[in-house]
Amino acid sequence: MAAINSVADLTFVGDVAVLTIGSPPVNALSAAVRDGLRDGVRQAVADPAAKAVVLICAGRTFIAGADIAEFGKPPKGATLPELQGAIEGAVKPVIAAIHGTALGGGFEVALFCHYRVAVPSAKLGLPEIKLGLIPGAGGTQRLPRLIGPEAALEVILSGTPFGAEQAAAWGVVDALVEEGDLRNGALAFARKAIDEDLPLRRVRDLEEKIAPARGKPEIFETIRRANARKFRGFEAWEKAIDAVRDAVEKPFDEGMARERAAFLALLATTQSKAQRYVFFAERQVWKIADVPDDTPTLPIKKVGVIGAGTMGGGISMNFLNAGLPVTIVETQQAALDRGLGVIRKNYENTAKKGRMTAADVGSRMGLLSGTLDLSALADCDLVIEAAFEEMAIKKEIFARLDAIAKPGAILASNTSYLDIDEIASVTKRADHVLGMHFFSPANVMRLLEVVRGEATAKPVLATAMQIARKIGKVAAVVGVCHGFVGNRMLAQRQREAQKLILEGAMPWDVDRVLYDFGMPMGPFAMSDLAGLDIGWSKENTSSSTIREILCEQDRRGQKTGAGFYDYDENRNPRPSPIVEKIILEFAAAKGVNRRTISDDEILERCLYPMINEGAKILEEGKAQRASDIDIVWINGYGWPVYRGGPMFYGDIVGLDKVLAAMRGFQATMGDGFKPAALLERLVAEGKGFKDL
Ligand code: T1G
Repeated sequence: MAAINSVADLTFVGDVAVLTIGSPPVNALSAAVRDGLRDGVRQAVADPAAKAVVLICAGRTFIAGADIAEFGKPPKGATLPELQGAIEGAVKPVIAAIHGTALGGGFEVALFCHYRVAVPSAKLGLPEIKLGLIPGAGGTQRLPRLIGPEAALEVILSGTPFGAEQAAAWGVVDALVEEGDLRNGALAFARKAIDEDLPLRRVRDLEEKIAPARGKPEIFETIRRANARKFRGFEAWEKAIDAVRDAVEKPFDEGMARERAAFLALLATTQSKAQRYVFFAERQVWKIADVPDDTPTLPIKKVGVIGAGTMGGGISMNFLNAGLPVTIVETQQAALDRGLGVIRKNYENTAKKGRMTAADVGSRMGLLSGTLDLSALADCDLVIEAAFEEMAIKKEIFARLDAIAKPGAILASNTSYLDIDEIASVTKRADHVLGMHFFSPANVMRLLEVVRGEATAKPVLATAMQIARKIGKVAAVVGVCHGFVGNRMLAQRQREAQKLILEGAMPWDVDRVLYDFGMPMGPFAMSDLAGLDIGWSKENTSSSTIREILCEQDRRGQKTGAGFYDYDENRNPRPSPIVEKIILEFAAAKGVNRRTISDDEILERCLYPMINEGAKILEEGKAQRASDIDIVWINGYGWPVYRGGPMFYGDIVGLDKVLAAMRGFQATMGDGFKPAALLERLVAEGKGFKDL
């Protein structure tokens, strides 16, 4: 065995050279790995003893892409064109042996090779779009040559890996080898290549899959139109379409050069920096400073859910989807029947869309039971309370639950705002109590705020994080405070949005600014969707807010065809002259001199107080990291991933600018805008949240 460098070694099996890459955790294409590949292949090709070269990786996966941590740093080590030259230009067959995930630059390196073999469990793909990039090492030029431009764009625009079976069907992989026996399978293929003198098949030379699309720009226009809505606000996707069109229309090397230029241009964008930041933030969020990864967790085999309403039903579906039996408790039979019925309907609708089979519906519903008897939860390992958002009700439930639940059972509340420590105080197991705050629809939204109480034991917290991962959520640990992280910051934005429509803007102005910023919808359209009458009652109404007046006039949102907007028969919103009149009269009655408010002011007044509140949350220790706050907003509130989250955005805008604006607002509109001490400190030190 010859060590090429710290991450690559070359061995010989007869006349086959085996170049093994070993760079944990995912053999990312770092400078050392690139050097190892280039020098290893060159050495093997130059060695007369070698008739073929097998490229294989140690550990759990083939190369999982470029080393994202190297982006933005001064380039060093072998370049991708050098690698391409060494491998594709080799005069002996180079065979990639793939297991785990061959992604991004890793898949592109495999496409430099003349042949590829894989175990059936392997996954291949080009996820660069998720990093605000396009493939930058020939993926947009070589993949279309193997599978055609449409299928290639499907892979590139989705960023979703495809399986080895599909790869074999597409001819991307030349042979599937036995699971768990990759090395021997690859050696056997190399043997075949030598004995049958297989040609050096360079993907760059393939034509038959791209020729039919030549001179048909409509193919790409159709794909552009079909994806425009999904990629609203993103920059990379159109460059991906352009690059694949180049693969069809331009000579290979010209296509490569244009791909590279587009890749480097995207690499420098704030969008890609934001999405790369989110990549690491989504991995950091699981780490809890004082709870080591090896903290013991509790077995969760049976789950109880209290409340069969919208949240209780959605929460239950997460566990049923993960194959865990769920018992739902309700107080009224009608409510229970309704709740169970909604869950079945949801599954049946999914089956109708072909996304699950009737058997799946049956097996999930088979895991679900309903009862009016709380004691049926006595043998549950985890109970999640999703009852009415009122402290007295929650405390009454937890006191009874504490008496019923078995020792060691975890009791969680899905409260969106309330004090977990106060809820825990009515039990004798405060160390087994925490918050698990799901977001509606709970079976769809990825975010879970795991609310750590003062007494919550570390194994209980670790168990909640583990179960969150099992049900496919992104979980962020947050501290006990009103509204935790997400809703606490949202309250700042909602407050300002309400004030802005009093002072001079209209609901549709505020919504347009936030929609153009990249939010899925603005606060007023969101309120109309949720219903303006949440927490409103006819008996107690007093025309004290615009929202109350709208409810009094039966404008309760989309469900009544009118709210802050008027809605047509297809529920499309239109600015409402009636609402405009209500707002103008209300402002006049309040003696407000309305003024013209710029889009910039709307944006700053909606976002900066959120960022400021995020700083307070950090200084109070209610979130571990600024990036956790960003993960909360991206996965729970639709903050555009290409803007990295409110805290990342604050750093991009410049905290000095945020602070100056907050001070300005404080001077004219009062202490509601008082800057957080942390914000002032970071600005004074010339730092950002990223430096924390
Ligand atoms: N670069 C650097 N670090 C990486 C990495 C990468 N590409 N992939 C993973 N890690 C780290 C990760 O931060 C974590 O670190 C650890 O590895 C385990 O990851 C030229 C430009 C491979 C499916 O986008 O999708 O190639 O937190 O927790 O759940 O065209 O990681 O332990 O310190 O995610 O088993 C394209 C990214 C790059 C794939 C494994 N490639 N990675 O998932 O483990 S752009 C990607 C993944 C590119 C070229 C372009 C997943 C995984 P830590 P993990 P996992």
